[in-house]
Amino acid sequence: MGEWKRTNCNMCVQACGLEVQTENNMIVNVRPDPKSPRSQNYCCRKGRSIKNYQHHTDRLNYPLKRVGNEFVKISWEQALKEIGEKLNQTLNEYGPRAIGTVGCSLPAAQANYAMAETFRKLVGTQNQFTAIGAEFMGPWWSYGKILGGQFNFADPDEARNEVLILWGTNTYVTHQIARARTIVREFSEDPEKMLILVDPRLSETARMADMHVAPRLGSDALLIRAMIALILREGWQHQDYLDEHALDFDKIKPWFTNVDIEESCRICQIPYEEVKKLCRILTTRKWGLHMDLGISMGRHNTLSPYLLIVMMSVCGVLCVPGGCVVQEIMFDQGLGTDDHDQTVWRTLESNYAPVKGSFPVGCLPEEILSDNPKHLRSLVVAMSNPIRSYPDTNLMEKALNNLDLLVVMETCMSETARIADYILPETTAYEGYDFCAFQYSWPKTICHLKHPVLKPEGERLEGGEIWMRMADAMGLIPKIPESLYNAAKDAVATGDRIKYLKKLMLFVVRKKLSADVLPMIIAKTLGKAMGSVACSLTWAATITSPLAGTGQIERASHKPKNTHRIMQVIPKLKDICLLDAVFQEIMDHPEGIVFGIADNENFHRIAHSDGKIHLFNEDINEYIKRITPEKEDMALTTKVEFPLVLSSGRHTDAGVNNVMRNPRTNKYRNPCVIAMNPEDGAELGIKDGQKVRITTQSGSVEIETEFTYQTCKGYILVPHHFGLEFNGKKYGISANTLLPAKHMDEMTGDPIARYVPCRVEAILGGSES
Ligand SMILES: Nc1nc2c(c(=O)[nH]1)N[C@H]1C(S)=C(S)[C@@H](COP(=O)(O)OP(=O)(O)OC[C@H]3O[C@@H](n4cnc5c(=O)[nH]c(N)nc54)[C@H](O)[C@@H]3O)O[C@H]1N2
Ligand SMILES: Nc1nc2c(c(=O)[nH]1)N[C@H]1C(S)=C(S)[C@@H](COP(=O)(O)OP(=O)(O)OC[C@H]3O[C@@H](n4cnc5c(=O)[nH]c(N)nc54)[C@H](O)[C@@H]3O)O[C@H]1N2
Ligand code: SF4
Ligand SMILES: [Mo]
Repeated sequence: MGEWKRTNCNMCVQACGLEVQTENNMIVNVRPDPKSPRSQNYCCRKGRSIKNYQHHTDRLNYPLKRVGNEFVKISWEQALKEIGEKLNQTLNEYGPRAIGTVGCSLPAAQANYAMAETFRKLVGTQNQFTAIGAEFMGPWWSYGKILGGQFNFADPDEARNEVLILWGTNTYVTHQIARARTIVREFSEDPEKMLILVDPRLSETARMADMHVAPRLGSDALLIRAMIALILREGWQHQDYLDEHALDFDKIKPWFTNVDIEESCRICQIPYEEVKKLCRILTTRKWGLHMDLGISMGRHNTLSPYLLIVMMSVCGVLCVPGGCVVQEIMFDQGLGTDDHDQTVWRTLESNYAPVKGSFPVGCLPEEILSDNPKHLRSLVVAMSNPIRSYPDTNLMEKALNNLDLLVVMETCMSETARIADYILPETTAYEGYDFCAFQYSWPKTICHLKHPVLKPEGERLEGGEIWMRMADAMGLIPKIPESLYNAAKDAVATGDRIKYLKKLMLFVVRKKLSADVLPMIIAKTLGKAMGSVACSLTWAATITSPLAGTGQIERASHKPKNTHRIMQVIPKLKDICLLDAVFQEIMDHPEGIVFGIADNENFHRIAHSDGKIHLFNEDINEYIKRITPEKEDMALTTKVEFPLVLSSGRHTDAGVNNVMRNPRTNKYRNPCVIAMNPEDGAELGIKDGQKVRITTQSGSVEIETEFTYQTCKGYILVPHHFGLEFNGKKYGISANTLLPAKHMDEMTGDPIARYVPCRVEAILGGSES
């Protein structure tokens, strides 16, 4: 039998440690890694099935160019030369706004993401569309306002929480907290702990909950407003906490006075006594809250998270161990995008600002199809399949077909790749290095550099390498002296990277280069010597870690190895020797390492210069006041044309977004069905398993039903992992055909995919199996 090697799963943000057994350059077995400091011998069904992601016949091996309706194999040299020329032509004729990137936000691919960002900076464009603009814009915008940084968002400190609240998430299935099933079971079974789920339907997670609060679909903003009003009316708020850590408590009080709490509960369809009981729990026990797509893709998907964060503050659990904590991040992510900064671009057609640098994905088609001469003309797509994963499939496809140039970096023949001008073959997570940035393990910060466990076949290249070569082909990387290449080689040969660093800094200072180009230079020199751009960027991220000087790295028992005189003279630089030693630990431990350990204090993660929680925000002030029982009741009352509500998308065991393309994982069943409450079926005269037509404002599809009490009356759900073509056969429908591009939140533009008005009609004579 083959050798077992350590890697980590790339199927979701948890990046669980895995051990894989390989034979003939194939993964044959997978098991959870007991040595992983993060996942501790945990993995789920998706992790165990990575071989279906890795090995299949639709993988790409060579650069391809569209010639007429065919793709022809070309060399990397030709591909890069032609792409470089075409991008430069767009740049020269129309300026940087005409160029953009899509995607590159898969969770365990931080170096790749950083290289895409560097590429955009060198081109001079801010046009970026990623999954960020499809899912959590609302919470991140809100954290930006309240805590001062869009990356400074809080999640449960579940190891110390008494109560775990899951709001609008099906965590037992989707694993949006680490070791999800173990943790959910622990809270469910331990008599000292409590699991609360807020979700209108009886999901898999709801069945595990001690308390399942099932508000009327789409009524969360009203419910949360009423809950805070009730807490204040009863005087249950944590006043000492508010006095010490929050600004403007008096200014937000009017948001919660004159709220008809009882009437709000009635409209939200939850008994007043139940809401009161929930509020009492929140104000007497230590709780952590994880909110997810039910909130951030639901109605009012910026306002609801904003109010939830206010509620965390009013109850005194935000930035508090045992409550909701802001994770430490090993590398510098910045503060996100300030929508009041005049230098930040807005979309041409709808005037939306980006969140965390990403524009709302529903705006992409109009940004391409716009008559404005500055419209988008050339796109590079990486790690994304926008004509399946972004709203309005048909419009998206039309828009992408209208581009002057579409370049797709992919591991396999995706739907978006099929309409590209050039397809560039990339290594998968198991053939190249990269590191994971999302490490929710507070107080520990964990770094996991994924080591390749397979050799890439054909001419696949690491993503970071492709971004670097594209920038180079455009002439965006300055000429690098031979001595720097040699210093990089020496660094790898001797393990002394500090000498290379000194040479690098000297070069940058002498040539007066902008810091923006540094990642490219590191990639081209140290990346080349290391055999991996991702490795070299992991090193760069490590030695510039914001955790330096906080004592966290020393607390994790790291010690410097090499010391250099200059580093000893300048205290700030001394940390670099320590961090360089940490990088060596990262390289030596493919199971991941504890990078740092925080002390028992979390308020320092508030990024506002005054160190306070800013409760009030002018941008949202009027909006909150509009959330009244009368107005919400009117808005929530379904209309004749579209009497039902559709969740366009459901993260199910049957797939992993569009990443798991191979249908082998579902070979014994048809998982692309709509979940429908049997009572709705009876009213519509539909039988279980019957084919129906679903229609929304953007489109219409035919699909089989599956009756289940897992969904409530009036709410149907369609998974979004389908409409994919594999080996020439199409599987299921694209949920995004049913999501109108501009069905988005008024504040940030995040899609409202969990609340799409629709109608369902039986297809006469159609009772298919
Ligand atoms: N197996 C699997 N796991 C995955 C993924 C996958 O594709 N497959 N994808 C991963 C990714 S990228 C993500 S972002 C996560 C998503 O993880 P989740 O957010 O947990 O996934 P969803 O299935 O969208 O769950 C949203 C829940 O919100 C509820 N909901 C809908 N409307 C409302 C509402 O108005 N109010 C409230 N309170 N709740 C509402 C829905 O009933 C549903 O149970 O999953 C990750 N994990
Ligand atoms: N209607 C609806 N739409 C949704 C959702 C929903 O619930 N409803 N969920 C949204 C959410 S939460 C998310 S996160 C997004 C995800 O949407 P995207 O960010 O577009 O990601 P995917 O659609 O999963 O596509 C990932 C692509 O990356 C490719 N890939 C895999 N590994 C690699 C690699 O190593 N390198 C490269 N270059 N490519 C690779 C895969 O083959 C696949 O084609 O979808 C969103 N879209
Ligand atoms: S929880 Fe996420 S990272 Fe862990 S094994 Fe499952 S899919 Fe992979
Ligand atoms: Mo997501």
